[in-house]
Amino acid sequence: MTVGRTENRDAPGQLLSDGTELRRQVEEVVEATPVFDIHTHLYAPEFGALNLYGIDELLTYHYLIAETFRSAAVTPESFWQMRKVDQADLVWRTLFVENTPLSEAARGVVTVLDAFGLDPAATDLAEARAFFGAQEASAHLDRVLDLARVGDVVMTNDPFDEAEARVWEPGAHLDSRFHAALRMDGLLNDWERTSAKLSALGYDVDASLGGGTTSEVRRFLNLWIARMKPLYMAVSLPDDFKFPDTDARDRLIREVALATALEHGLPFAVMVGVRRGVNPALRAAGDGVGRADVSAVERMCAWRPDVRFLATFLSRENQHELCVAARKFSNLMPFGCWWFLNNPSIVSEITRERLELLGPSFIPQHSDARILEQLIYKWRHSRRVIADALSESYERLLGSGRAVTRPEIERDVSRMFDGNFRDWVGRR
Ligand code: RAT
Ligand code: ZN
Repeated sequence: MTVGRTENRDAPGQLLSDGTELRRQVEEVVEATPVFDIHTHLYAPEFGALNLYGIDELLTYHYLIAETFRSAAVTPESFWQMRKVDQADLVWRTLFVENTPLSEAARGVVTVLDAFGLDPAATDLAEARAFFGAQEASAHLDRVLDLARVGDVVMTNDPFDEAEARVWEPGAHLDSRFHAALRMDGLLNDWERTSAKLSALGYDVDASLGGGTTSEVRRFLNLWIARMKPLYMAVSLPDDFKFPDTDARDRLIREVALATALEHGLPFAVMVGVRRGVNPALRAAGDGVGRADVSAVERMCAWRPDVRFLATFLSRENQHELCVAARKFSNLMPFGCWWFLNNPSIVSEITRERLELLGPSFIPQHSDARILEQLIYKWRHSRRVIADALSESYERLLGSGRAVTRPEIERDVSRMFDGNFRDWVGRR
């Protein structure tokens, strides 16, 4: 290792002035730093059957189902009639045996199998089924979190989901590694149906938002905030999302969501750019992407400077604008490379432009895992790309005459993987 002459005063340590050694240290730190996974669809163990794990769930992930339709002679209608094990067999045969698993989602399954010492080139699923079937749930959860180096997991919690509701009894005690996020899609994207549900629950609401409707909806949210203790509220929004607007969603965002965010000091997360049901026959695999208007989020940030926003956009074309918006609004935190963007080439590009425009003041990734073991591949793959992007930034800095130390690298990575989010949600 090349050792510099001076030490940085705030972060004592040897200056890393050799490019190869610098890269090695960055890779080591990025590998070792525990992450706060800020958006997943996983559940705490207490949610029982909602916890998805194992090879059949991994293979029937909607990302892989969409890819199977491109290569197998099966219609969506007949696919949905198959039993889950038969669907998994078909996906395996189609994407892993008859074809090479080149896509990101397919390679992910390979990474997971390899992590457990299972044969990723097997011609059938017998070995994998036997392995996952033999795992004891709580030890397996610990092992997966450990392999993925995930310290904390944020769930996606829908207050209207009956299967979840049972667990949120007053005083319910959840595994402390799992945290709630109050999902507002039903409320903000499907108000008509949701207002009927609220009426049925005894809330005095009407579909045209008259009378005391908004305070009744806030009363409903207050109850769920008390039960779930969410770290933030979240919604996914379409590509044509506008703010301000003249629809019910606009009033609900202003008078319910943002008013509640303010009252409880909860950040509001927006995930913008999804076109739901582009091909409804594909069910969960049938959503698409559209370029959205980042200025709508800028206007929300300007309208409520006292609310902290988390934002991610689904379209690659929106990423640079999001970085620029975050430079203008310090109450805006860009996060993650969402869904169709979670591929090495795009994660690399997005992470680089964020580092260049925002330094370490963003949250580089979330997993969006739906099946427990996905944490392993999503984080392994992302860490590799993030380490590359970060190494290049430090190397350029070195080229400009400023070497960094190991403690500085640790500080930066821990800020991006954990600290930025903790600060944002007030959980330092
Ligand atoms: O990435 C996904 O699994 C999507 O289906 C969505 O769940 C998306 O992440 C969302 O939270 O809306
Ligand atoms: Zn998600």
